[in-house]
Amino acid sequence: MIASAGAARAGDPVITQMQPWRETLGDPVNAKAYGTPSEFENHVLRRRVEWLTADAFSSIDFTPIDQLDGLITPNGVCFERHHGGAAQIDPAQHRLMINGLVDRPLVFTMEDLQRFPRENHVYFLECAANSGMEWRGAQMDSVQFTHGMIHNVMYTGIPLRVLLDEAGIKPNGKWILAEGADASGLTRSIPMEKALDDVLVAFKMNGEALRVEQGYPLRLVVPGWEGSTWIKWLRRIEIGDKPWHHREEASKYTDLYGDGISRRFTWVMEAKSVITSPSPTMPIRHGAGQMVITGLAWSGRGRIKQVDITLDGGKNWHKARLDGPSLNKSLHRFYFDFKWDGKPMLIQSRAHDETGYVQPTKDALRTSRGVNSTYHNNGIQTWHVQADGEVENVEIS
Ligand SMILES: Nc1nc2c(c(=O)[nH]1)N[C@H]1C(S)=C(S)[C@@H](COP(=O)(O)O)O[C@H]1N2
Ligand SMILES: [Mo]
Repeated sequence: MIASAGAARAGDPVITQMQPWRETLGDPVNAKAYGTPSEFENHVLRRRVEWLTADAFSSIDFTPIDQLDGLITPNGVCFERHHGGAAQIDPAQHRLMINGLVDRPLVFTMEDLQRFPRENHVYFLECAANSGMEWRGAQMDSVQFTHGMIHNVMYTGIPLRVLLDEAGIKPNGKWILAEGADASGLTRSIPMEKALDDVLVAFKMNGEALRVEQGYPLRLVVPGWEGSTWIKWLRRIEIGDKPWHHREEASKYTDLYGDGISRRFTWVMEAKSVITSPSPTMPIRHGAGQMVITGLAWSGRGRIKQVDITLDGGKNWHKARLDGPSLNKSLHRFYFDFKWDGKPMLIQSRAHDETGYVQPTKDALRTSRGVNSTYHNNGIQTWHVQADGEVENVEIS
């Protein structure tokens, strides 16, 4: 027997009495031609931190990872990061141009792109600023805000390599510049090695067209690399012999070492994990006894091999159970099933990826990079679970 949970329910009126939804017909089919979640789930929402940005156009919101399970992020709650608002583009008026150091400059319509061989892959996208507010110490009061600049989606798209082949890259073509059609005209340079490896030009997410917020009708998918390289509303790819100087965010997206020397071009998102429940918005309501700890782990370098859980702030570690497909550069779901003694806990998770890399402590990160960094915080998160089941964001050393 797993739990005493369930045993004490005999005589519960909800099971002994007739409920209204049993007495009348439900909604007919097609009552909603495009479905939405139950009204009882209307707290599962993207949320914004008002003070974080000056306006809502160059801003960010957060995925409600506290409320989700499994490893796919539903399209409607994928966090958004725009520098000039979400462009509303008529796909008939959208083009993708490939120019620069190529044999044949090309311009594709959306229809042209449908004729190329396409692939499906599940990848996480994490903004380099995820957990940035936690760099100097525990700050935000939900895992949605500490770790919610992430989503995990199955993309349908064309390998960029196929389109670059079509254009013919000249021998000195070593970099690509990807450009968005939105008001920010965001551009990013990506080395040719990555462009030819696993980058996709995607038009579907989780089976349906990209959402407007995610770059409809076309976005770049750059597996394992920071979100800023995943250009949305993709309109142009230029081939060059060196990286471009970016007018925006160039310094912001560069991490600082303690000595002030910048770590340039740190695009890979290193292994990271977090417990999503219990967490500040997911307190333990059932008291001591059998329970589930769950969370997410991911690595921009491949698959997650192992996740460890501690209940005592790192003195003892236990292996979590990874469940669901273990996919390259995708979120992984973990569980830890145990009997809680009802005493306070300091819970943490620690990810190991297939390269052997182990998620560091926040102290270790600060020792190597100093206290002025904000980006690429993949340090271990601590939640303090109190005896009454309430959970707070803390840091221990
Ligand atoms: N054209 C364009 N592409 C963009 C951005 C943008 O503002 N404009 N923001 C980038 C940043 S910084 C991130 S983190 C991701 C966010 O992708 P999402 O909105 O699908 O979560 O998109 C990237 N691509
Ligand atoms: Mo980002």
